[in-house]
Amino acid sequence: MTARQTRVGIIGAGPAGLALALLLERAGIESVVLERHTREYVENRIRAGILEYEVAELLRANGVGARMDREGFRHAGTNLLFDGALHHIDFAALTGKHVMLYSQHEVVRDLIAARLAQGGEIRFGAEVAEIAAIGGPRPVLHWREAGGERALACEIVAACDGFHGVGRAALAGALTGAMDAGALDAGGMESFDRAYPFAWLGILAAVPPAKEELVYASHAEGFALLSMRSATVSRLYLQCAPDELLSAWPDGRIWEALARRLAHPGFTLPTGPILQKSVTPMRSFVSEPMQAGRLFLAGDAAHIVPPTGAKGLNAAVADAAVLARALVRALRDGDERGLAGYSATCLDRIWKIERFSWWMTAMMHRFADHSAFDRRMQHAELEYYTSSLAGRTALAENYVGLPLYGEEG
Ligand code: RFL
Ligand code: PHB
Repeated sequence: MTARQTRVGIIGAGPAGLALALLLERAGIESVVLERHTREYVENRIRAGILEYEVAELLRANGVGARMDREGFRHAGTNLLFDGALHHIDFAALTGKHVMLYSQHEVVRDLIAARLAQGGEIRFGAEVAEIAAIGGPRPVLHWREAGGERALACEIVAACDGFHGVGRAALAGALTGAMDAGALDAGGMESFDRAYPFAWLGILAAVPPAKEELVYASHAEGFALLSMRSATVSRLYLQCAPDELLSAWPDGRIWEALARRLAHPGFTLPTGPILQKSVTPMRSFVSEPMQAGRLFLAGDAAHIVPPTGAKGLNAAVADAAVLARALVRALRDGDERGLAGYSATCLDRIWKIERFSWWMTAMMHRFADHSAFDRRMQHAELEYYTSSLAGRTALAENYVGLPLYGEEG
């Protein structure tokens, strides 16, 4: 089989892969995106909703912010609710920044449209089965499409293929291979994992948002989150058991639980038709390093956060931004230093994001094994982070997003 050639082979048309393809395109570097699902599937996958300040700015600066600015919502703050009282965190006053509420699938649609308008290539229904020759100068992607087997020879492979992709295992294999071959500086892959004893039951409902900004609620029955998608569609979540059966949650039970957990003076939760229900497990995961030879991981392929801090999509785009900058320096200017430091640069930021997401999750949820002391600690944290200026600033600074390129700026 003769392999096609490209400069950067990108696996996955999620936020990481599409953002990387866009940034490379803008710098005149050719790439091919291989995505196993159909375009319709990836454009309708309901996931995240919050874009960090710098992520939104990056989209604007690269010509994909117009619809976000027209149809998305600018949120200059958020709310924490506990003991039946609402506490506002004013991002604008505390940090001078805001976040954008704009659905992940809309970002994905905009990125796909921008790429295709520039004549860039995305192959849908193209499933990568193997990444070969990672340690050499030209790694090869073997993929299946329409029943046929194909190959793509690349200078670089970016595995932006999510948590269940092929990239992470290929990278682990390449590191082991290098160790077996006695490479002096080779080490293995290390994974860090934490599962939480609960999940989120999420609904999409044909109901106008009950508030202008999000409400993160800590309640004796468990966490709840009020979010939104548009002027007519709300997105709400409830803490539930990890093995929760949706059949145990008829619409009436969901609305009653949400109303109890989100109750505060002067607030009524409007109810209406539920369009979609799902259960999302909660997990923290990081695998190190994020590169081996000519293979680089970005986004969920290398790390997962629980959704409480609204960070997964943002972390994926941040990796893509760091990788694009390093690739432009390497492939256009011949300077490989950024590529050599890619994993370290990303992981420094990722661990801070992991910490924030873990901390928000620990502060806001009910843990069945908590002692009375643990519950008092949780309460003291909520009090501190909503009443102290330093506490509110720390929360706001992390929520609007840490610098995209790390300390390097
Ligand atoms: P993705 O989006 O999973 O994309 C990976 C793509 O790779 C494809 N793929 C392959 N293609 C070809 N060959 C193969 N062998 C392949 N294997 C996989 C897949 O089909 C897919 O299209 O990963 P990426 O780009 O790293 O993006 C990560 C984000 O999608 C994820 O972190 C966020 O959605 C997480 N998340 C949230 N993040 C936020 O920043 N803010 C939020 O408010 C937020 N809320 C959420 C969330 C995730 C949720 N779920 C369902 C997991 C809320 C929920 C409910
Ligand atoms: C969402 O709107 O889906 C959303 C918002 C904030 C989160 C998680 C999910 O922390």
